[in-house]
Amino acid sequence: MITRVPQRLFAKATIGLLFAVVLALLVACVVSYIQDRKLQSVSLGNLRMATWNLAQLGHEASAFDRELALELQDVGDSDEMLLRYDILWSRYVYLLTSSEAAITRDHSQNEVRLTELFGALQSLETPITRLAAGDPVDRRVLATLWETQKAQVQRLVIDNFVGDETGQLMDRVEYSRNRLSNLRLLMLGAMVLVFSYLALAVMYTRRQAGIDQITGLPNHLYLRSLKRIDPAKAIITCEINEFQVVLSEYGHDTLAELTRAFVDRLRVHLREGDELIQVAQNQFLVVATPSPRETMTALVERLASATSFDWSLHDTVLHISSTLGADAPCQGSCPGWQARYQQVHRALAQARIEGRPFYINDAKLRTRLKREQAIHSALNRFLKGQPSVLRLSLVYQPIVSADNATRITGAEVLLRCQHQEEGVVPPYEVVDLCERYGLGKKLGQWLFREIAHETRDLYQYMGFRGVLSINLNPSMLCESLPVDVKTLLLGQGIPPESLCLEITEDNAALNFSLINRLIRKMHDLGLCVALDDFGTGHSSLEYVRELKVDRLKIDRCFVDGIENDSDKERFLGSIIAMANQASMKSVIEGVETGAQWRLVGELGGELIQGYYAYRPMPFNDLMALFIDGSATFPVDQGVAANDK
Ligand code: G
Ligand code: MN
Repeated sequence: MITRVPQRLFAKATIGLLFAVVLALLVACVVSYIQDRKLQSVSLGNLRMATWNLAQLGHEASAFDRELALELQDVGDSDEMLLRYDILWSRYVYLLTSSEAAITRDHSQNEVRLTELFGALQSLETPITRLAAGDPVDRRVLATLWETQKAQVQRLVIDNFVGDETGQLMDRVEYSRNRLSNLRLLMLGAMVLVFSYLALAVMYTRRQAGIDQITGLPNHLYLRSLKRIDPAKAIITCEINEFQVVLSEYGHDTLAELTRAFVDRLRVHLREGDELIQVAQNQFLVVATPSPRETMTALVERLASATSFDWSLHDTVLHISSTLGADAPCQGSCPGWQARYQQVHRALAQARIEGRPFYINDAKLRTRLKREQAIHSALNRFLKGQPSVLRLSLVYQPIVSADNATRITGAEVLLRCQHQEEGVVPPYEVVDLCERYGLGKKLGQWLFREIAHETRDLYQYMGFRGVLSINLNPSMLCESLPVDVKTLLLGQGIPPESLCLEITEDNAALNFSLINRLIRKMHDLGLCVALDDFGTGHSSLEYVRELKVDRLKIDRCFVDGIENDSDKERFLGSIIAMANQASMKSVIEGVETGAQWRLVGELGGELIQGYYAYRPMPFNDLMALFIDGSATFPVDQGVAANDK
């Protein structure tokens, strides 16, 4: 009902009606304007002038009338009477001939009436002259004739003042004035109507913007407008797992149906005062007060099972499921709504990482989040070159020749991280954090700079030609990699043939064609490329063959325990043989014991990286090995066999 009213209010018909009202008023305004213009062309000044001349005529007729009356009673002054008669005469002449009186003549029937009256006055000339001279005259006839004339003059004056024409004109002016004031009132009303309608429309659209069009639920705009959420409420986020599948397989309309069905199932589980918000097309937020008889886990489980259902679709049945992240009501100090919202999503991410249907934010997750935030902000400061409680450094693990553990061919550069409060942070965590928070490229550039900074002198002045293997994190695998390599490594004096870039199988799988293009560019620059952690990724052998890498770094899981497992030994042997066949150099990782060393040598492994030979060490220790001669290194001038 509530939604239907605005629907009607903003229906096309209502808008049309409103438009028609405004249009009608506009038309009325135009008509009124045209009519008023006509009225304006009538000059009120002219009208006054016309009546003024006639008023004078009336005045002079009265003066003559007074003198004639005295004369008829024989008590008058005949000269005075004749004078008044002449004045009246000349007034007629003036009215009928002068140009100033043209206005008077033009007005209405005045000219005709004046001519007649003048004629009548002229016909009185003889009796009047006789009366003045004292000759006998029919005084009754004269008086009657004059009375008629006088009455007609009066009529003429009255007609001109308040007669038809002027009366109509006045009526028209009055009508126009009334119409204008009514129109003004109507316009005012229409304006109030239109503005109220606009205000309603704005309110309606703002409210509509905060509502999802498919489910009718408050949406992310509504969520953003929320200032706080009662700490006593649980916050649960819920995602449809099959969203993408349904969208890609069945299209938008079916997806809308699914979303509605999903929402209906969630709604059933809401109690009075609980809220359901649609955060994204496939994500919902439940803000609920858990019942005192139910644990948080029970509530989330209930929602999870409600949203796990078989959905009949055309002639098939699709199993729909959801993943939930939850934050229990706060006890004691509450971190604030925004922080809780973030925690809910952290919990959701954790559920996904662990492959569980839900995860409820707990102390473990909170600690992890706090630790991550601490490391992230310190990393950010460190990479910006600001003072930081975190320090990144490099260690080098020599890669040796399989036939001599002290014949060092190069080293893998490994990242180390030390945080003042959190202690040692493992490199995979640093890389993962940088990737998640968009610091991956910065980390890569720092890595290149630091490698060049530490090893430049060794290459430039000491003739060292060992190959440095550098791990690339996913963000570095982009079009700008060649530029970074050129400016930050080659440009600093590191020879290209002494550089090998390591890519993991999974990272390569992210964008196969891009990686292949990058490998080609690295080859053009003279660098070597290695496939790291070979055998642990998700890619097929066929796919590995397609990648034109120079080295295969065989993961240490293939070495672990080979001395006690002949199957494992044969398996490693075939991987090495495969690498040889494909003209790739194999680097066997994780060789920890003498027994493993011997076996790997027998299996035809060429290069070995493992604790048995050397552990990762700071650059100064590697330098010491080089200087004190306890190991051999490839050097310039062909002193030792070049690794490549
Ligand atoms: O995946 P990648 O090859 O980049 O990993 C090298 C990691 O393996 C380094 O962290 C290094 O410390 C570790 N490592 C190197 N040699 C050995 C070894 O012999 N045994 C074990 N357990 N780890 C090793
Ligand atoms: Mn590596």
